This record gives sequence, C-alpha cells and structure tokens, in this order.
Amino acid sequence: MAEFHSGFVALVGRPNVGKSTLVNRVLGQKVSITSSRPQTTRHRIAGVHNGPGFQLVLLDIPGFQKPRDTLTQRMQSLVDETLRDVDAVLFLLNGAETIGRGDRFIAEVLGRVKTPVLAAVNKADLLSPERAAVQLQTARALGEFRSVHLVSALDGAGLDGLVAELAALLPEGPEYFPAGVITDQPEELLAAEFIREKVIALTAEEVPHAVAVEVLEFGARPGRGLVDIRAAIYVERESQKPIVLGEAGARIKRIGVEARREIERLLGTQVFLELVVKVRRRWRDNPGLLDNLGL
Ligand SMILES: Nc1nc2c(ncn2[C@@H]2O[C@H](COP(=O)(O)OP(=O)(O)OP(=O)(O)O)[C@@H](O)[C@H]2O)c(=O)[nH]1
Ligand SMILES: [Mg+2]
Repeated sequence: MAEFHSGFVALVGRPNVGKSTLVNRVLGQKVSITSSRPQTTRHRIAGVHNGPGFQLVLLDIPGFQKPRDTLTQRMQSLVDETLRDVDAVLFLLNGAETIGRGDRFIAEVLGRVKTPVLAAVNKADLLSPERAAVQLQTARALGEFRSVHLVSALDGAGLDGLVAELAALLPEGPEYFPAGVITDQPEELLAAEFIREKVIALTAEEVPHAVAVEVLEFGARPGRGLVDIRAAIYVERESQKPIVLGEAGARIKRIGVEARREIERLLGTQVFLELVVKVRRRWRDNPGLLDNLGL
C-alpha cells in the first residue's frame, strides 16, 4: 500500500495578518471566523485539508501577543503550547503593513523551535510587484526559513504552491480525521463563533473585544428539520448592552439574521435563533467563566 502522510501545521503570526482567512480559503469552507480587527481568534481551530495521499491539518490559533488579562494569557499559552507540538509552522506576515518589531519578535521565537518553519507574506492582492519584492526580501531577512511564499488568502493566489510544500513536509501517519470531517470544532462552538463574528463586524471601538458568546441551547426539533439555538452575548459593562442591542433592537436583529444565515448553511437545516445580551463583569479575568466558554 502507498504511504500516507499526515500532520499538523500551526499558523503563527501577529493578530490580523490573515491566518484564519487562509485556513478557510484552503478548506473552501468557513471553520474560523475573521474580522478586520485584531485578536479575533481565541481558540485553536483545526482545519482539515485532504489531498492525494495526505491529510494536512492546519491549526489556526490566536495572533502572537503580549498578555494583558487572563483571556489573553490563555490565548498566548495556547500559541506557545501549539508551537511545541506540530510538524511544521507557517509564519504568516501582513504584506500590506510594515514588517517590523512584532514580526521580528515572533521570528526570534520561531528560530528556537525544532520544527521546520515556512514563511508567507500575505495580502499580495494589495501589493504592487515592487512592493511585494521588498516585503519578501524583508521577510527573508527575519530568519532561517525553509522558504518564503507570496500569497493572498483572500483571492487564493500562491496557496496551491504553499499547500503542496506543506504536504511534502508531513511525516508518514494516519488519517487523524475521517473523510468528510473538516474541523475539530463542535457545531455549537461554530455557531457561537459565527454569532460573535457578526457582533464584531457590526459594533465598534472596545465592544468587539468585550464580547463573548455562549450557546445555551442547541436542539433539533424532532422530524421538523429545524434546529433551535439560544445563545447569550456577554458584554463587560452595562453601557455596552445598548450598543449591541442598537436603536429599538435593530442591531441585535441584524446580528441574528446574518448569523442565522451562516449557521443554516453550516448545518444544512433551518435554524431558529434566539439571542440575549447579558452583562458579565470582567469576564476576561474570570477563570471560571473562561472555562465555561472553552477559553
Ligand atoms: N486584501 C486582503 N485582505 C486579507 C487577506 N487575508 C486576510 N485579509 C483580511 O485581513 C483581516 C484579518 O484577517 P483574519 O483572517 O481575521 O486575521 P487573523 O490573522 O486570523 O487575525 P487574529 O485572529 O486576530 O489573529 C480581515 O479583514 C481579512 O479579510 C488577503 O490576502 N488580502
Ligand atoms: Mg484569526
């Protein structure tokens, strides 16, 4: 029998460089939420990409950051832990911004890991050929990478070559996930995340970071092809509640409509979604609440 290759590749980089977008693009389906604001991803999310003779498991993780509270401490521990335990690392850089101190810091950390590290300059679609060449040169100078790619997670440019190189690095191994399974995230968590993505997209300033979502009820109505979901949107302060609700409840309504559409696509059934907004003071520093939220 032909050998089968499989393994785990961690996506490492500053917040907002496009790690989650890249995972979704490679899979052709959304397993990880994205936003134009940094610090969107809070969990470790496996995205499973199957190819001829291989299974590549991309691990989307939070962006590299200096911890400020219990939540960000846990997020950064997850990054550190993931780095110790993968077959390869993909270091993603934002080509549309100056490659600087934050990237250099990550490059130094990656210089100490034993696994192969590939780098990719993302957001190529925003770069002139001249600018792209400069950014690639800057990225190469950051460390000893196996290779440095130019990609666009948004339009897919350069991803085939990158995936092929990652697949070629994988050791012999089993199919970690059965055919048809594209993520390790349970449907409840995906639903909570899809809701959080809409809250982030539709609110501003400090609110997106102050929000957590918990699915309280997730149940199929027997024989009806309908799933009932009740979820709580937690904010940190009373003053943030009306922001999420919007005038006469207009914003929460829109959040519900947009999230429901995506959850319906995910589940392939009709969804009845009920959202409530609750205040949980300092939840980002509350270990018990963070445990409940799987964070
Ligand atoms: N133009 C362009 N935008 C991109 C590309 N990749 C990602 N983006 C955008 O960059 C923003 C951040 O993308 P994410 O995928 O959420 O970034 P991330 O690295 O996962 O961020 P964190 O989870 O906060 O660490 C989003 O607005 C994306 O649409 C790209 O190739 N081109
Ligand atoms: Mg992300």
